[in-house]
Amino acid sequence: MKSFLHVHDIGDLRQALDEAKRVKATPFAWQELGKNKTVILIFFNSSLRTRLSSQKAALNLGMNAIVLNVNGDSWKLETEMGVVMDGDKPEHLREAIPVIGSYCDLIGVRSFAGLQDRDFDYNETILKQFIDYSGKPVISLESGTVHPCQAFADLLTIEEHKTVSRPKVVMTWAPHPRALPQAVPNSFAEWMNAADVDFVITHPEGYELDPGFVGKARVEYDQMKAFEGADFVYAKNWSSYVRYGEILSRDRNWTVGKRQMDVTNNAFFMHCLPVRRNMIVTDEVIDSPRSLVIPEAANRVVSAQVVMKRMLEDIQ
Ligand code: AN0
Ligand code: CP
Repeated sequence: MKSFLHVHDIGDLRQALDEAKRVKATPFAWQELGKNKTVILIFFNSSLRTRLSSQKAALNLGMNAIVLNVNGDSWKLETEMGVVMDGDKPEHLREAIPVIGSYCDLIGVRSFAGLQDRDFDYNETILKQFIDYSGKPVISLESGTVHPCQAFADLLTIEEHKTVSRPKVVMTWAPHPRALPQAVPNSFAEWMNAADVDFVITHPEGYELDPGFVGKARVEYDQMKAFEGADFVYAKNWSSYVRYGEILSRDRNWTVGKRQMDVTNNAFFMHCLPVRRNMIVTDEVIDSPRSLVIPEAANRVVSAQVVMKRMLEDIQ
């Protein structure tokens, strides 16, 4: 695997899930694989889970992990090509990336969508430069359009908790005070479309995602109707893709509460975290025994470890 952005990068999903279960059962069985190998994890944005779970995954594989917070610890990096660098950024990605590549074996990059320029974000302009100029395998740790480590962990969590062979999974938009990227819902949709689930997306008008990610998913604008009979409810806020980066609604009727959960098939509640309580989901639902947010976050170590393990196997 030269890069990890999309569901097709992981290949057969059944095999990937079986491998995830083996990794989860015996996390230290591949310590030799990572011996004397180094992963550098680059963060252009904040993180709790991705930073810690990626480091833990690397340690489980016997690897060294180095974390760099761009904008905090290093020189500020220019990301646009062809600009006169007379501003506040003393170094360009074009030099920084091959330098980083020369110090490590794998690279992980978190570079959120800026939500200013849809083409810049949806061309994965920053991650593509890491792929093109580092000479090393690159993992998206949430980049312009995708968050694949999250979606893989989400799929594993659904696999572990489902009680029917083809569960109904509903992804719902929920309100949030700030504009957020579409990466999490894009990846979740991409992975659910590839998995054996009945997948429904619900959101207010204007929050349609990129059709390339929506694919064959059913879109239902009536949230209560969408929730009927659901086995899993996956809540997330995102800003508009069509009116790029805009907040079109703050309607708290969309906050996931008991009213909506009551029409489901006693659904499990999921969210990638961080979550704003009583905006995205009520305390009652997130604190209920049906909430999977903590085991879901714990599975981030497993998904990251499978991806790093496969990359290490390729470069042995
Ligand atoms: C980010 C987002 O929505 O993309 C990260 C989620 C994993 N969330 C926030 O910035 C709150
Ligand atoms: N879910 C997730 O990626 O969380 P962080 O932003 O804390 O890494």
